[in-house]
Amino acid sequence: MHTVKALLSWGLLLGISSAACPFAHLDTPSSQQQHQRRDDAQAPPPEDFLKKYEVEDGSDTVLTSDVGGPMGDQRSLRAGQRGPTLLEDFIFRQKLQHFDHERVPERVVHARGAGAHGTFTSYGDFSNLTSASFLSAEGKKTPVFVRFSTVAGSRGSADTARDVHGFATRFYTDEGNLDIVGNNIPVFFIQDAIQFPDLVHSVKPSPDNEIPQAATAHDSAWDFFSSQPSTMHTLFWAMAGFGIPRSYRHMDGFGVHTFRFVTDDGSTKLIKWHWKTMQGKASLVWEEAQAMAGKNADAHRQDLFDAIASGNFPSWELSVQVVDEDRALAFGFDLLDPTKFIPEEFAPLQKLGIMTLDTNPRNYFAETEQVAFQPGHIVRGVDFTEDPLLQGRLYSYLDTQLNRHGSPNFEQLPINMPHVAIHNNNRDGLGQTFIHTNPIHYQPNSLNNNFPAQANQTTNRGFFTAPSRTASGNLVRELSSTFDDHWSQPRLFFNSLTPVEQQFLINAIRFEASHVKSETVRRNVLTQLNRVSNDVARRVAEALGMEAPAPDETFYHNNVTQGISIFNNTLPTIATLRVGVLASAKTLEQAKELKERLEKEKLMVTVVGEFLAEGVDQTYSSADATGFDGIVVVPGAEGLFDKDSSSPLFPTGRPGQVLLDGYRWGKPVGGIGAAAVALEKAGVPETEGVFKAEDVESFVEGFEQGLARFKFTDRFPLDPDQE
Ligand code: HDE
Repeated sequence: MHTVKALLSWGLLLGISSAACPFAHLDTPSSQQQHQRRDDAQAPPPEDFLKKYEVEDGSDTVLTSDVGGPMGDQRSLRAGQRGPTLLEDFIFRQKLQHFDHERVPERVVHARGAGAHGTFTSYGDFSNLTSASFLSAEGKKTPVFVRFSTVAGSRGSADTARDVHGFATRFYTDEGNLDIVGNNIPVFFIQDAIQFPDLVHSVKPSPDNEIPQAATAHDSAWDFFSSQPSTMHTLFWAMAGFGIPRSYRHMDGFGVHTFRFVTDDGSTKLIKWHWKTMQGKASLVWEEAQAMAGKNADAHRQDLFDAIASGNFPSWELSVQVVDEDRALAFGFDLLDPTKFIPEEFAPLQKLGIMTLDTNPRNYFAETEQVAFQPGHIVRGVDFTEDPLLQGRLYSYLDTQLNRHGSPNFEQLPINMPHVAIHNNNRDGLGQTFIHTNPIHYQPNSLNNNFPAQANQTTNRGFFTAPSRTASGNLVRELSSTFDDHWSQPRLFFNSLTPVEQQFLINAIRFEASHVKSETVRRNVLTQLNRVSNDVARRVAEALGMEAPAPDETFYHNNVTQGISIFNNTLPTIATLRVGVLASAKTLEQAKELKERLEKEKLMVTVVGEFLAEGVDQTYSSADATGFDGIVVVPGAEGLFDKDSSSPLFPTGRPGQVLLDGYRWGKPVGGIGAAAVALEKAGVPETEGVFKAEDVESFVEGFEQGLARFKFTDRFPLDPDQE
């Protein structure tokens, strides 16, 4: 909280008036203010809220110490030019000390992430479902901050590691903050929060050598997965395309647990939160994701940042599945069990509104690193359920924030501050930034007429726990038998994938399980897979050189559900997809023409050339197919694709390799006019998704459709008995 002092002193030093002082907004309740009703509190317009915290070191500023004195800090104070540094050098001490304390502990999970600001707009008045004020009127706008993440890797790990992805949203509503701290997969590995440390220990790098980073392809992870079969369902999603999304913008989000909606009169419904990406779901293929991790570890972070910076704002539609309270067990599983999702056939999605992310953080640490989400941040109209995983999370996130930020005053950090006034009797503590002026900091009181006033269901629109909730029972350390089936839903998921997606999933398990050294663990893996599907177990066993177990049919069924497939869809928009235009030094005019044409479709175009020059964005020595969703060769550049063509400027055969890798990873590729021959030279066969045309206009027509198809999955071989 040194910053606070520093900012205050900066304001004074620079003669900033109290109105413009960064902390002039701070609510320092006088007893008069304390009387203010919550209803009167006005949320400042979203775009202004963080502005007052910004510190710009403009051209008319002078370097100061943390306590405001002008100074210079490039030389330490020494006894003689060649003598020792003096302890009295407060300038040196302060600078080094601040530097030494720059880090807070990274998140124990979800350490790697990227965030953005935006706005949620309600589609209507949903007071029949919930009294949440942000859903009370059509067009009502609420500022949001979203942080996407991977789970297992450290803060510096690669974005395209195969993993579950976090999708955490903070709504700064006019009745306080609501967080939906969700994932891009609708189910979770375990059913009881007390097992979370075990799950995470097994997945994280080994404690002796801290290997491997951001990966589950190792013994301890699969030992846990195969010993704890509740993990099977989430594992199946993570091993399919959901583990390696094209970008954060191309994935859906889910609240996972069942929550409750509560109306003003106290009646409740069970709900599941869903975010549907308006960019369309899209995923990478595994080999591409691995190459991407080396070529650009920041791929997802950069994609989000670039899209927003270029004005192509991503958006997601918020929906809920709504279920009557008495139907919690009606679908053959328990709605309190977070390893189950509700197939959309049982409960359709009801659309509530749309969120658009339009502003990048100004400072990664202050915003993305310090944002402290909690599933326990809920508002009037939303309530918890007895899901034992959710119940445990309600403790863990608060505890985590205390560890990361050192004090319960973390809610006063700008990114965590609600956009409404705060009035309560919580006081003091490390880093307190409010100057509370009301000495009557307790209740009940008569000295301040019992203010701040209490709020509840009927008075002052207070938060209230759903009145119908009851709890009683013997004290037990066990889960309900309605949580016992771990295999039917992973099978439903597997049945609902296309054959090539099933193949990807099997290839992923083959990759991971063949890293497992223990034969016992590999056998346990086959046993669990076999309870889901003998087909899966047999095909994985083949790659492990092990005998497949005989079918274990207890949980086998042929049901399918909708909306699971990723690769069987056409993207609703190709805006912001990346196209590589492969050119040579002599064809930059053609490249420019094509780039301009593609940019009309809001595509992000990179011209690749032999060396940097006007009109060249990247060279063949740095370019790679991972950087593009589709690749085109311009006429005249075909000479670069001869097998024996070499250049001191890039590795031999690199242009052809870029084209061929693009093809191998399922991307649309093509050549215009004479450049069609480049495809042949690179070894790209004539097949669907390989585009050739005489002129730019007719090329673009077909190529655009190819981009919307995104991946041409028939290029990936199926196991022989699956064809
Ligand atoms: Fe988390 N989780 N989690 N988790 N989680 C954290 O909180 C935890 C779970 C999720 O971008 C931590 O602030 C427990 C499910 C996201 O800042 C920690 C359990 C889901 C994020 C924590 C779970 C999530 C976290 C680490 C089992 C999807 C990143 C840092 C009971 C519904 C939020 C932090 C961000 C982060 C605990 C399970 C999503 C340690 C104990 C299920 C998106 O508190």
